[in-house]
Amino acid sequence: MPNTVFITGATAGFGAACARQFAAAGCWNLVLTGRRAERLEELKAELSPKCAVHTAVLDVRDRDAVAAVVAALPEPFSRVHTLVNNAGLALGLNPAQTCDLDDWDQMIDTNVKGVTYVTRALLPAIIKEGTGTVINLASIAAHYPYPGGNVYGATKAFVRQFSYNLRCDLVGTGVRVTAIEPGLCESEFSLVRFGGDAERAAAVYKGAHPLTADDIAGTIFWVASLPKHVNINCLEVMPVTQSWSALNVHRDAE
Ligand code: NDP
Ligand code: 8X3
Repeated sequence: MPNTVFITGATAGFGAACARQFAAAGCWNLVLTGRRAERLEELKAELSPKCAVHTAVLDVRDRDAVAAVVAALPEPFSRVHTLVNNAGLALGLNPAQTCDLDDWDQMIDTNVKGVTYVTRALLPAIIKEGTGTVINLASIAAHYPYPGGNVYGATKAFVRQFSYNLRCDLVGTGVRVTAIEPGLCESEFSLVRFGGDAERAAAVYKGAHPLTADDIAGTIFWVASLPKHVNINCLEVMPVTQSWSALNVHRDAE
């Protein structure tokens, strides 16, 4: 019998690529969630010939909606084996002293609280299945600070530490937990970060040979498909073109 994977933020980027990757394997049922209903329906129409697909419009910031979507999962989708906590976003790149507090709230509500709501709602089912994986999308921004990364990087550091702490609580249940930490990867991420400014978003990736959403989906699928005694705690992935830079030193003007 196929296992069920529950993916948040399946309407774009890594989430949609993940849905395609799991569907192509032919041995998974998909639960696809996100806020954009039309995109969910398009993906369902595309993937249904390959596997069973259940969609649910879901804003992960809405705690009651998360609980309701999970409670309403029909058989066999209610037997969630693997969770991909992918929904998330960065908003803006301003220094902290000029940031919009609404942007900070939205990042915290989505990247931090949303991940906790979905995880908590699904853990009983995942534990019941006994051999599944909780895969959380953190980021290299969880480790390496950069100007304007302020709250976004901090939310991803939360995701990494939450993943490690989950492992402690889940030991003995057979459930695995992995934090995936991608670097520069082309998706709708920068379009969202820059409020729909396509030119500014394209400049982030221009000439950089960034990772693709398929690269990350392949990594997620690999983690979910490992032998059941193997747990990848954390996996940091960058494009070859990306590396670290020297520490910044501010100097007085001459
Ligand atoms: P995209 O913007 O392409 O996709 C983000 C997805 O998250 C969309 O499907 C969006 O769907 C969903 N989403 C956003 N807010 C909510 C919400 N409140 N409720 C439910 N779904 C939501 O970005 P990526 O695919 O690149 O990013 C996926 C994850 O990977 C994010 O957590 C991001 O922080 C992380 N990441 C991305 C990197 C990159 O360089 N691209 C690098 C490192 C980590 P909808 O709008 O329909 O709700
Ligand atoms: C996304 C990667 O470096 O733009 O998490 O923050 S970065």
